[in-house]
Amino acid sequence: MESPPFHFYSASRPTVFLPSYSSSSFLFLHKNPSFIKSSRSTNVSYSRSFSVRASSSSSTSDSVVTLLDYGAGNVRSVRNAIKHLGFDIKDVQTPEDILNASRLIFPGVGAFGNAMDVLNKTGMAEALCAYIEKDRPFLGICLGLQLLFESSEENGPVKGLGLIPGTVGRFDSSNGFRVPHIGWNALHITKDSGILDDVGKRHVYFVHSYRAMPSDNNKEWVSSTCNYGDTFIASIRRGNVHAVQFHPEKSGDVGLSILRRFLYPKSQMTKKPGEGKASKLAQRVIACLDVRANDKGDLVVTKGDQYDVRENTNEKEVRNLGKPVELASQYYLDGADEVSFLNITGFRDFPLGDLPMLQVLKYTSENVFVPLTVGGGIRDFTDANGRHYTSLEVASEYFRSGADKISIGSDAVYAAEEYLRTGVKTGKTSLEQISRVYGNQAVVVSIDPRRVYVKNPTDVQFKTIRVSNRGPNGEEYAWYQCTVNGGREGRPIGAYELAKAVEELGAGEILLNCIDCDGQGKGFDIDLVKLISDAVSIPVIASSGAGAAEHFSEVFAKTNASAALAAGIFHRKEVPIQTVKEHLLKEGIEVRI
Ligand code: 1PR
Repeated sequence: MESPPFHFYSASRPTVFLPSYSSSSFLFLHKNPSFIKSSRSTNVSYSRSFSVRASSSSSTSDSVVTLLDYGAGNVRSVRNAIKHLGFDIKDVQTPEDILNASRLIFPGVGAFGNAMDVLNKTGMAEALCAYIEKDRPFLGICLGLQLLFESSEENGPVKGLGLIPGTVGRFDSSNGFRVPHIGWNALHITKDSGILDDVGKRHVYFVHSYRAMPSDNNKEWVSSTCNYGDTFIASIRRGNVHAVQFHPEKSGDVGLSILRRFLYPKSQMTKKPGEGKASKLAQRVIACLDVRANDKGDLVVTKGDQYDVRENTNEKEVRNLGKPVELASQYYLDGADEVSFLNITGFRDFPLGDLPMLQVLKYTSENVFVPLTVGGGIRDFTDANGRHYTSLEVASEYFRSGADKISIGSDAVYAAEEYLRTGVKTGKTSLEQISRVYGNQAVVVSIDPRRVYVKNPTDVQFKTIRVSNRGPNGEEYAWYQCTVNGGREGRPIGAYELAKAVEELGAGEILLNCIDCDGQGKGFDIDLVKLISDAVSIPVIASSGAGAAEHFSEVFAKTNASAALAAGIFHRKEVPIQTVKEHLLKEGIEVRI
């Protein structure tokens, strides 16, 4: 998992945010200073003289899972999944808590070097090695797998725990594969791994830029691999020690079954399916919920026609298509690969004042085990009392409430304009700050472009394309003008220029809407999606205009989009998500089943 320095926070102090690691911030997390041992460089060879001893009274309760959360990011989803499976959580406070655990889950988040720094400084590295070497029940997730290896190239080389031979390296994007690796892949299961017994050919969710490679030296550990440009290690197993590169807590019901098998190792569950085969990255189908308060003040899912969300009546009420938590849960059950919430009045309302939206996220994340994105209003803000909030604080609150990714609209446009004007990355924009702290895989930029026809490609300074359907006056060319504030204001920047700039500023993914197509049901703007998905090397989500299952296969066949998002057809129950997926499968397009 890619993300820069740690931050630490306390549930009781939701607005406190300490963006980079320091010993004082560590003290803030772990109130007992004696917990911190002498600092040890991550590049110093790791000594195996285990000085930490387990107490005689180990926590043996069958319903308790010990969780190693060193405060580096959002592990709310893991907590929700464990609770959903009927377990209580005991948080590790001291290295002894690790040694006394009856089962330990380590959902590594943040960057490798920072994680090792914390583990070394707190004595947890030693305790972890002792615990694992005693073959005690362990499940590492994502970075929690990578840290078991000898070293990582992430901001390194940095030494890891050294339990498994091998080095963790970055994916190579020069061969056309988009990095980060975000999305659903099937596994190639290489040995009996116990916890993967229900996986078979089903897909699991990955999000990472670094990976460990299988070799002769580590083959006794490897239980499955996956292919994304290279063949990398998707999971390891030795005895009671398991670790997975993917996120079971975000892998839908198959992910929950992996966690369940770890938590109830002796129980006989479903019949073992056939061997899983490595596959391509599945194309994602995303359900999007545009959310805002209606005129009565209730938070509702709405849907616009070219961004106009009001009914065509005298009263002009906000169109109400349902309740956000209910709809999101339904789409999860229907097979959505992700769910996005866009707080569409976030540009004018302050999202942290909009507590119902945070509640929506909290409730949704308790029952929806696929990635959740939330957008709207991510920017610096000063409230009526003069209290200033940074965009990072706003984003942090969204992450704490259950978001896996945040999506930035208007603020990313201003940041890109400034960057293109000055050529300087200030590091201060919301985009840069949030991706530095949470990793670029957690930052989506949502673009709201409008087609502008021109007679000649040289009529404007922006990238133009020859359009498939001519304009009203026979124009053969168009550029796509970015807008802000929910499409209300056009800006002097094209979608092409914006996409390239935000990739450089740290966006991990682009949500590409199109105002002309929004709510029209006539298909995605293939010209636009092709233009942008060919221009950047981060994943692009095609959005706006889906009206039939065929529109999804068309956009995947004709462009390099990694995902396709729809709203209206799902809300109005015109085309179920399952129908879209069955159609894609029939067309030979790999999807998560
Ligand atoms: O600018 O950072 O506050 O973010 C505001 C966010 O809210 C942006 O992501 C922006 O796209 C979104 N937004 C603002 N106003 C509207 C509106 O509709 N009036 N919705 C709006 C954008 C577009 C899609 C929609 C697809 C698919 N909605 O998300 O879901 O077009 O629809 P379809 O399948 O029915 O065609 P900031």
